Order: sequence, then structure tokens, then C-alpha cells
Amino acid sequence: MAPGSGAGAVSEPVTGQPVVISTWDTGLAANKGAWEVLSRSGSALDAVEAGVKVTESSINCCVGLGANPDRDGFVTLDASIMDHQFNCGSVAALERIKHPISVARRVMEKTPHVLLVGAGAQQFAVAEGFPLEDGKLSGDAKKAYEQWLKKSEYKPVINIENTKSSAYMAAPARLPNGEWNHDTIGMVAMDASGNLSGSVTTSGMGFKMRGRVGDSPIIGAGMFVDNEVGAVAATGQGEDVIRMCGSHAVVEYMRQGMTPEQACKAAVERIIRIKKEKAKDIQVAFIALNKKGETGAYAIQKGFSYAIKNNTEERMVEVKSIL
Ligand code: SD4
Repeated sequence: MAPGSGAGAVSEPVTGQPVVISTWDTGLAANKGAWEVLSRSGSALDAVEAGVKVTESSINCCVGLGANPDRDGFVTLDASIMDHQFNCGSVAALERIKHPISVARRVMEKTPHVLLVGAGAQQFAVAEGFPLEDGKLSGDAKKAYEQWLKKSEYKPVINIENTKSSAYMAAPARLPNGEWNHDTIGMVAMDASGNLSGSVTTSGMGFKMRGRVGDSPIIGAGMFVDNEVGAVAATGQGEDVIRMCGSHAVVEYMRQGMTPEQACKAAVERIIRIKKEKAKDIQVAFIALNKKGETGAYAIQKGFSYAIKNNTEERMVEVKSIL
């Protein structure tokens, strides 16, 4: 079946060139992890799991257990994974587990469910043999939390890279130079058989309300894969991605014939129409990969970039924005 002809069916694999893309500059290292799998003809599913595990393992990154905690001092993690046959799994508000993405994959492969949350997700992880980590905050996260506690102001803002923006200043980033304010990696890949997969893993939002879950573990919001059309991941203000099923929308725009960049732009414009004047205070960005191996992205605000790796290139790509 040709791409774009009909909804929902699983297409015949086409022989493609492997490619992986992922959000933000942490994507460069993550792509290398994915590439180790793709370059030896491994599956896109294995690649997107291995790739974001690199980021989850980095204690100095705002993804995984090194991340900023919620406002009660707990690091709670969300993750999702999806393959080329609409199999998907996710976890939300998971604590003290180093690799939420691998737990999400177990949910997909070993349970009849898609999403496990909180204590139940942790119980499942432990039953599956994942070690329960000690739950202490990393050095940087502890400092940032202590700093935040001084005012305890609840003004969550994610991902606005423009440090001059007042919204950004209201939510200081974890690094002392204040240049870093994101907590997520989203990755999509195509393997040598032409199959697509996607993954996202995140600590969500620093100093969020206890129990807050973002878009990343919501299939169709933070990430979506339709092997007939393309694969998409989102980053930024999760609430605004959830309310318009962002990644699913981008896939559907590609199904209508848009390029990955056009499709991401259309989705971002839709968020701006929904948010109206409040759009200036948020960042949302999408990355997309279509069945031909073409990639693209779009953001609301300046400063977003994604990392790409394929047989011929390995680099960051600056992304256009609406504002
Ligand atoms: C969330 N979308 O939990 C995530 C946050 C994010 O970089 O992308 N941070 O809303």
C-alpha cells in the first residue's frame, strides 16, 4: 500500500536508509546510541530504546534520575515507546527507576495495557527486575530545588530558550548559566527495513505539582508512529500538546501530503490559534520523520534544534519558529 492511501493499515516495509533524529543537543549523544543499533541492521524499536537510554543514564541531564524534582522534592519520570505495528507502552510518574523507557517497552511487550502510572508502574518495574534506586536528588538538582524552595513560586514554564523572556526568567533553568531549560528527549528512527519507531523520556517539568503528567507518555500527544506515514515526537509545554493530540496531528498532516516540516508547522500554528496571546509564553516543538526518510521540525519559539544521524551526516539542525 502506498504511503498516504488509507488509514491505519500496516504498510509493506520499503528498503530505506536508516536515519534517527532526536530533540535538543542531548540528541547528538543519544543518536550515537541509536546508530549502534541501526548501523548493524537492528530494528528502529531497539534503536530508539538504546538511544534515549544514553540520555537517561547521564546524571547531569534533566532527563532521568538526575533531573529536577517536583515541588515536593521527588523526581517523577514519564516515558513512552511505539513500534511500526501500533504496539505501544508507557509509564507515568515513575519514581526511582533509572530507565523508564525500558519499563515502557516492557509494558508494551509484557502486559495487555498501554500505560502504567505511579506506584503501580514502579511495582511492575521491580517485578520485571529493574533495580529500585535510592531516590536521592543529584547534586545539581538538589541545588536547584533548594533555590526554588526559597520562593516556592508555582510558575512552571518549559523550554523557552530565549533567556531574555520574562517567562523564562520566572522558571530558572537548572544550570548556573541559565541557558538550559528542557527536560525531555524525543527520538524517532527508521531502520534498514524501512520500519519506523519512536520514544520519549522525560522528568516533565521542574518543580511541577506532585502527580502532574505531561504529554510524553500519552500516545498520540508526546509521540506517535504510523508506519504507513511517519513518526513524530513533541517537546515543550505538555499540556498544550495533549489538548490537540499533537504528534498524532502531525502524522495526519503528513498523511495529507505535507512534508515533515510543513506538518510540524501546521501543528504549531494550531497551538498558537488555540492559545492566542498566551502562545508567546510557551514553547512547543515537534520533530517528524516520514516514510521516505525525510525529516523536519518546527517550534513556537526560537532556540529549538534537533540532532540528526544517518549514513552521511551527524549534526544539529536549527529549527524555524513562528515567533
Ligand atoms: C512535558 N513535554 O512533560 C514535556 C516537557 C519537555 O523539555 O518537553 N521538556 O510537558
